[in-house]
Amino acid sequence: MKRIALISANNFTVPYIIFPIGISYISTYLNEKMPDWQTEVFDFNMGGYEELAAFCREGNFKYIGISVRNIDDTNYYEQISFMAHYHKIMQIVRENSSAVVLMGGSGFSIYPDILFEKLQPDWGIHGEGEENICRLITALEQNEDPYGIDGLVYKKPDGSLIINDHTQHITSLSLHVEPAIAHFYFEKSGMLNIQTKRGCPYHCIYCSYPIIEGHNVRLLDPVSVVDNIIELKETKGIDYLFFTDSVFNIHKEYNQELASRLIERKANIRWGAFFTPHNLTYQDLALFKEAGLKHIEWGTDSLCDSQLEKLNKSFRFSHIKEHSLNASKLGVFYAHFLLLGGYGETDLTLNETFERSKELRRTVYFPFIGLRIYPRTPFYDVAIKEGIITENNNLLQPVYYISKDITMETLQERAHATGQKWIFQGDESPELMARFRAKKKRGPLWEYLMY
Ligand code: B12
Ligand code: SF4
Repeated sequence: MKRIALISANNFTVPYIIFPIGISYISTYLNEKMPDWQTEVFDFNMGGYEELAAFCREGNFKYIGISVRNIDDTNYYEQISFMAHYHKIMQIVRENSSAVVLMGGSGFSIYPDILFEKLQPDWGIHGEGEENICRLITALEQNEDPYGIDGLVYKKPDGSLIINDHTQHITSLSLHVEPAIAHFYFEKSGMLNIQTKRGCPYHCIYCSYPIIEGHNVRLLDPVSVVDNIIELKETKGIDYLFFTDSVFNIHKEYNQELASRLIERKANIRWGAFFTPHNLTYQDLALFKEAGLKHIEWGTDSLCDSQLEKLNKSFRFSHIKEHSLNASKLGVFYAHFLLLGGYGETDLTLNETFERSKELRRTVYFPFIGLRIYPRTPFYDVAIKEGIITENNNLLQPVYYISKDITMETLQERAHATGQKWIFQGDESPELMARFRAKKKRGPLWEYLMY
């Protein structure tokens, strides 16, 4: 049988290890659509460089697909880059196999041109990969011209790099997870992930998510999503899920249908997701709660209206408060993810955020410091105009925009003085998390950190 390998290169463990869902969707799809090929997955959460070398040597693969998720830790305090790890993986793959190397993943999709140049795969695919990897392999096998394939990244014989747009998207997907893998991730991270939709319609100035997935919202068939959830529960005992949608509440009718189906089918699972404090009613939340919603990660950014406006957010503090209090009333746990010290921030706007943090009831604040500048975002143009970066900075090494009008030295102190629970990057305690996991605690765990 002809063989394809898929390598999940991610081995970062903060805030917890993540099940490589992108690779899983692709391998499920390949198994369904190309049954005469055998797909093997190598996961860096389960093996290191030596095992990878043996896997490549012994696998006799015709194609090896590498998934590049994180470029760096997006932590202003640490600034760890994973590029050296990806170079090492490429070197091992090339030295131990003559397979055609394909590359994709969310990190790759932010930097398709730069990563293609640096890591030199034979072909890349930015954005969603299931259908296009099948089309690419089929074209290469049949000696057909692959150059029109959606999302394809390749070099022309003259050395110029081409990045094709996406014109078509997938709407129905299954996800099959081997029982041992499901068990491994569920034990370690207390959740498994699944997707219900792709794309984000909003235009927050700094955000790379629409670059990766596009602005068009695509809904994955709710019947298959619920079938998958029930299969994960019944055959693998997975009863806590995280919906990895860029934003969960971007389609009212779809979410109502999904929730109603989970209730009707008595799925009896717990779940969490990223929510925007906008486009949500108390009735929606109550329905989600009935369908198992246990925790919300609000993409809040700031509690100060002028800051929200500068970041081009579609909500204001009054909405944040209203929806937080609704969630609180319903007994749904929530955390607020903030961006402090970025574009337009001053000590006054920061102090407003700190002061208002007292109004959102029992919650945890997870602040990110500064704005990580990503190519092809509206904020990139601002950063160029303000001379923060030059056009020849490829931004692979993270650059953070830190406002000159804030007193960084006292930022954490001022946050803690509010008496609220603030967890800055680096404050997470892996030991404490491991102890909770050993006690079979599921979910994101921060609910246990709330005072
Ligand atoms: C959900 C999410 C999280 C959740 C994960 C929860 C969970 N249980 O899964 C949480 C909040 C925990 C999280 C944490 C982090 N995250 Co995050 N996260 C995301 C998010 C929104 C979705 C990822 C996802 O699951 N997508 C769904 C799957 C199906 O899509 P996919 O993996 O992209 O795969 C598709 C394609 O990429 C492609 N593909 C994938 N692999 C391959 C391989 C080949 C060969 C091909 C052809 C195609 C291909 O096909 C797949 C199917 O269509 C992305 C942003 C985004 N919209 O992509 C950021 C993102 C991946 N995260 C990012 C980062 C940085 C982090 C953290 C380091 C942040 C931090 N400091 O805490 C941590 C690291 C966690 C870890 N241990 O790795 C960055 C990575 C870029 C960068 N700067 O490095 C992203 C891109 C966001 C951003 N800032 O732009 N994250
Ligand atoms: S910050 Fe959230 S809502 Fe805004 S564009 Fe990014 S994913 Fe969409």
